[in-house]
Amino acid sequence: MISLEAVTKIYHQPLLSLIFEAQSVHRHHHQTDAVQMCTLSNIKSGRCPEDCKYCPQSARYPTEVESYPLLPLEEVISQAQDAKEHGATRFCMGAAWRNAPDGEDFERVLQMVEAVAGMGMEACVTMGMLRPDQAQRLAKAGLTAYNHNLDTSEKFYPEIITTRTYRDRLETIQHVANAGIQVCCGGIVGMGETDSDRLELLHTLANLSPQPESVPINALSPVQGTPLGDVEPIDPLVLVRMVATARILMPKAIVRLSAGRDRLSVSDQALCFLAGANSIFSSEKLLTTANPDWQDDAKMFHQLGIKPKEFA
Ligand code: SAM
Ligand code: DTB
Ligand code: SF4
Repeated sequence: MISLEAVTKIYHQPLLSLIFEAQSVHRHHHQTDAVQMCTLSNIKSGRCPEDCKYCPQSARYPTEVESYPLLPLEEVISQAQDAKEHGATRFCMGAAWRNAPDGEDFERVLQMVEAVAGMGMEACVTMGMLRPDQAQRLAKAGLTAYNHNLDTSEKFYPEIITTRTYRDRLETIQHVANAGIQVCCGGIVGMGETDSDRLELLHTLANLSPQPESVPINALSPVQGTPLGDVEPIDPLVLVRMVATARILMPKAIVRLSAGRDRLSVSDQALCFLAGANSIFSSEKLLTTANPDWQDDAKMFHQLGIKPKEFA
C-alpha cells in the first residue's frame, strides 16, 4: 500500500528533482526515446445518458457533436488499417454508452475487437460499465485493454458526475482485471480540482490491485455547451507533475499524454516525455475534439529524436 503522504512528498518536491527522479525510473523500466502511438475511433457518438460535466457527448448539454449509432464493422476496420499505416500500434474504440450493451451491438463490438487484434494491433475499448460476463467475452475476442477512467478524486467526483458512483467505476475496473484484460485507467486535470484531488487520484490509481498497465493523463479539452466549456486551461507544468508522479508510482505502466495536446507546445510535450510519458493519441481527432495531426506529430518526433514504439 502506497501512502498518501508518500504520494504528496513525491508530487510536491522541486519540479526539476521530480522530473529527474521520474526519468530515472523511466529508464530503468522502459525503452528510452520510444513513444507508442494509439489512435482513437468514436465507434458510437453522442446522446449519452450520463452527465459527465466535461463531456461533449452527454445528451444533457447543448453541444455540436455529431450523433450516430454503432459504426459498421467495415468502417472501423478501415480506420484501424489507416491508423496502422501511420504507425499506430494500438487502436482504441470509444462508445458513448453508460454501460456496455447486450445483443447485436455487443456482438459487433466483439467482431471489431477480433478484427483489430487480428491485424496485429493492440485492441482497446471504452464503453462504460461492464459486467463480469461481458468482460470475459471481450477477453476471449482478444481485447488487450479496457479503458475506464476514475477521472478525479473520490471527493471531487460528485461535482463532475452524478449519474454513476466512484464505486461503480472501481467495480468495472475489477471485472476487467478479473477477466485477464489489461486495465487502462487514468484521469483528467483542469476541471477545477485542487492539488489534493490530483494527489488522491494518483494515490487511488497506484493502490489498485493490480496496478493499471496503462494510465491516460488528460488535460480537459473544454467544449462549448458543456458545464466546463469556459474553464481556464491548466498550467502545463501541472500536467508534467501528474505524469512524473504517475511514472514514479506506477513504474511499469504506459503513461499516456492524452487529451489537451493541441494546446501544448513541443517543449511542454518534451517535458512530459522527460517526466515519463510514453504514449500519445495520434490523428487529427480524439473522439470529438481536435488533436495534433499525423504530420505535426511526425515533425515533433523528428525534433525530439523520438521513435514510434513498435508492436511487441
Ligand atoms: N462512455 C465511456 C465512459 O465514459 O467510460 C467511454 C467514452 S469517455 C468519452 C472516455 C473518457 O474520455 C472519459 O472517462 C474522460 O476521462 C475522457 N474525456 C471525455 N471528454 C473529455 C474532455 N472534454 N477532455 C478530456 N478528457 C475527456
Ligand atoms: C482517455 O483517457 N482519453 C481518451 C480515451 N481515454 C478514450 C479520450 C479523450 C477524449 C477527449 C474528448 C473528445 O475528443 O471527445
Ligand atoms: Fe457518456 Fe462517457 Fe461522455 Fe460520460 S464520458 S457522458 S459516460 S460518453
